Amino acid sequence: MSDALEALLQEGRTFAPSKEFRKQSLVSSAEIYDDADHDWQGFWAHQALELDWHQEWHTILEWDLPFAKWFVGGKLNVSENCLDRHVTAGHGEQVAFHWEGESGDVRSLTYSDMLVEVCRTANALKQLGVAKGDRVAIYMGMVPELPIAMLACARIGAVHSVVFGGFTAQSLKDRINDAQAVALITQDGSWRRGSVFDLKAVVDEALIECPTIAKALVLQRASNDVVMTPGRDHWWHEVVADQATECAAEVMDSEDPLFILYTSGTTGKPKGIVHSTGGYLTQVAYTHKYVFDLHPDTDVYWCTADCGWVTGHSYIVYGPLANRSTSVMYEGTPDYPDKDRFWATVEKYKVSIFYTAPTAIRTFMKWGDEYPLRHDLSSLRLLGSVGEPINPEAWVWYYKAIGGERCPVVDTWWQTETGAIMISALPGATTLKPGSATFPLPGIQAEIIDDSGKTVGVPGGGYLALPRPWPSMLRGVWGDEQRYRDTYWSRFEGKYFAGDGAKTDDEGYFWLLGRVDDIMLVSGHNISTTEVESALVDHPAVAEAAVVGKTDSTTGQAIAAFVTLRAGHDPSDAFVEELRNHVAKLIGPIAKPQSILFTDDLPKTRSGKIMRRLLRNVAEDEQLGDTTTLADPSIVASIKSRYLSAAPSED
Ligand code: 7RM
Repeated sequence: MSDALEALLQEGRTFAPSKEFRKQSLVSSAEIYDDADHDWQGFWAHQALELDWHQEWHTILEWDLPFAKWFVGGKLNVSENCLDRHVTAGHGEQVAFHWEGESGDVRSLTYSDMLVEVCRTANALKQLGVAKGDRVAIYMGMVPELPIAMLACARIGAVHSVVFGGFTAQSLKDRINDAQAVALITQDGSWRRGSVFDLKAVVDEALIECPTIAKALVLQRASNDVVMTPGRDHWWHEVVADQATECAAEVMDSEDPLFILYTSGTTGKPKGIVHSTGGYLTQVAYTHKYVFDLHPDTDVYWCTADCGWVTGHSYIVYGPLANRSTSVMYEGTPDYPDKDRFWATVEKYKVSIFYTAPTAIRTFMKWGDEYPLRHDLSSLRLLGSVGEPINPEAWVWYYKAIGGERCPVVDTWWQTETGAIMISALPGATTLKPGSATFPLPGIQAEIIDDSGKTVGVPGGGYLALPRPWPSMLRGVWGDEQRYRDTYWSRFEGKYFAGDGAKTDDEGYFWLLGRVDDIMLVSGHNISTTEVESALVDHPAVAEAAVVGKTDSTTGQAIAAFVTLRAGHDPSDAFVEELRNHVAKLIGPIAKPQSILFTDDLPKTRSGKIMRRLLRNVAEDEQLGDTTTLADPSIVASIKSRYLSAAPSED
């Protein structure tokens, strides 16, 4: 770590909003928290009124634990809120998406363009027999037709289920069958790191066992050879192009489902998380506006997630469009053609708000400062992080190397199930602490509880729970009410349990500590994976780290660490000792890893989360569990063989 970074990272260094940032920010004082506390339901109703409703609700909230209904009786359409109302207000010529293909091809779609394309696609879906309430699976790469397809479903009241365009035929098939989707929207092939991934071939394999699918709509993107099944498969350009450019939007009930999104969960079959119409759109629009301090006339916003992940749903499609943002959307990987692609793109479109994941940030750190240094990043004014705890080291690097020590970094905690951001700073009002997601947003209540469900005082650590409903909360698990109750509402009576551990410091700031299933018990001490990993990554030679608990006859569990080094550093026995001592120095001897294995990469999901479950399988010498959601399944196999041939060090 450079001296300058070290200085910024000094224990306790905090980052108050700068005068310049506050001057232009939507919220620059903490009053909004008091407003929300005073009348939280009224506060949410006030946010809901930012949307266009065909009919206003008669009841803000009906809470029949664990089932919430928000804005009951209200009627609206999501696609009208995302498109028509902006065009009607005279913003038709504003760019909604600057789309950048991986190979450098570009398209700009204005709000008028989007509206026309969404209407055509909606009409095409109707012609193919899709009706209100039907489920439509979407299996595509990051092309503009993906948000268009989502919005077309929303327009006609069909429920979309986006399946990440990198999942296997088996995953696609399971998701289609669970939702009983009647149609599938896909493309011939998608671009990734310069080559074509044959999506349609995966689709053909999956559809052999998907009896409910009557029609497939196929976008031509990569012009790879595909087999079209007569009667079932239709080319997008043949069916969509001639459709009428207007399509009356279906007037939906606030509580009608908008989409299903599957999460893999820890065991067994994926859960179809169901999201609503009115409550969902209210909270994604509200959080997108205030967390990102969005100024629709001047900002250029870029969220680097994939639409197949909830972050893409809420913060590429629905939140940004509801707020009339101008966004960048990128098709490919960050290292194509070179490792500066993101920074070249920020410079090219003068991106002002940039939202990405800690795993990406740590990868950029690993690659080195030279790549961001090649570009003028002075358009940036705000940075965001989501997906995992961001360790202070990565936060400070992001702040400095990308944000030029000028941009607040908002760490946003939320889940597929919460639908929208729950814990995050408001960048014009909150003093930031690197590594802390800061506070529950106005309108949101979060608390830390102990094993018996009692609230833990400040400061204190325990389980993160949400004691009252919020508008964008999941409305259930598709077709499985019992699983909804069991998974989220059974551990602590009357409270939603998020599955994460967290602590507050003496000023009440929230610090997320990782999944409680991952928390280790060493000689009777609970040790969080996040804290040990942060301590490892604090060492200047370490780029990334994952730790797991491994059964140990003396201590109950021992800590096994998997570490990736930064470019230019080599592993050695002496270095293992140095790292173990580094952790001992920062946390205490109890947290010293028993073993450290150096690896080139860590097993991660497509959305960038480290899969500790698989590392635990490796450490315990068990058979590997489900690896289908891994970005690169070969990584874990290679770690396994290296782990078995390395002798763990003993103290
Ligand atoms: C948005 C998303 C949810 C899980 C969640 C956490 C972890 C996400 C943060 C975070 C610490 C964060 N949805 N997580 N964001 N942990 N700080 N800012 O990621 O359903 O895919 O995952 O991700 O464990 O429970 S998700």
